[in-house]
Amino acid sequence: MIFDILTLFPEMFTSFLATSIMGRAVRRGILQVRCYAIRDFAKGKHRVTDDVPYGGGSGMVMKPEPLVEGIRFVRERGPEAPVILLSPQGVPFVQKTAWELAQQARVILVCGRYEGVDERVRLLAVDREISVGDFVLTGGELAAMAVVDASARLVPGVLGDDQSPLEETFSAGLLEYPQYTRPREYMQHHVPDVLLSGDHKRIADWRRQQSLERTRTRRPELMDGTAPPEEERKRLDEERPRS
Ligand code: 4GX
Repeated sequence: MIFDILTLFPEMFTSFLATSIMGRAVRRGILQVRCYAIRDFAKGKHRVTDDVPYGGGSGMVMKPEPLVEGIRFVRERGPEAPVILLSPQGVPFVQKTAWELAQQARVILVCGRYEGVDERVRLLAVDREISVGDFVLTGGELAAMAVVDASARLVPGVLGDDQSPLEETFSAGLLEYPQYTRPREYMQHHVPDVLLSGDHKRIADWRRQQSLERTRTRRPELMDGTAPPEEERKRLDEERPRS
């Protein structure tokens, strides 16, 4: 999978792409990420990429020419790819979005800075706009890294052979259960006995219960107004007394 990234700060991606799982995927050639400096597409001695907003107001806006020109240049250098702008105005990026992007041969990510980009960039050169969360970053780069990370780990071969991203799909819609490793006792806190029991059915039931309880207390909106998850629905159905 290829990610092409347009940014004013390509250097921000260096350690991210060289480290841990992403680093290994890049070295193996499963993941290819190419960063392009938006400034290289700006004209004039000073290669200016921003300007004051029409109508007044504080802050600066990214000029359309370097972005539209940069996107055109990158699009021509590879297979057909969706052009995605990162911004708080975008459609929320969720796990389903990551699965969808992981199916693509190539994705082009555009990182804005300042107060945003000239509206004509969206009109002329952007296919989709996505947000990684309801908060304001100083630029699209951290958002782009989140998108690359969450999508690339779903590409076959990126995670180790012993780790499957399908396991988290199994419990989709629920928060993870608590995890423990050695030592068995730490600062007077013990690992729950059930996890040492070797009874796989009891362990699975305990984890399910913990996931449900954690979701209910921390993220009730994940359960609100929606049907219970498939597995739970079956269990409830079996327990229902029939006349
Ligand atoms: N999820 N930001 C982008 C500048 C900007 C604004 C509008 C293009 C259009 C963000 C987020 C985010 C801050 C990145 C504003 N660029 N991006 N930047 N949340 O907060 O994606």
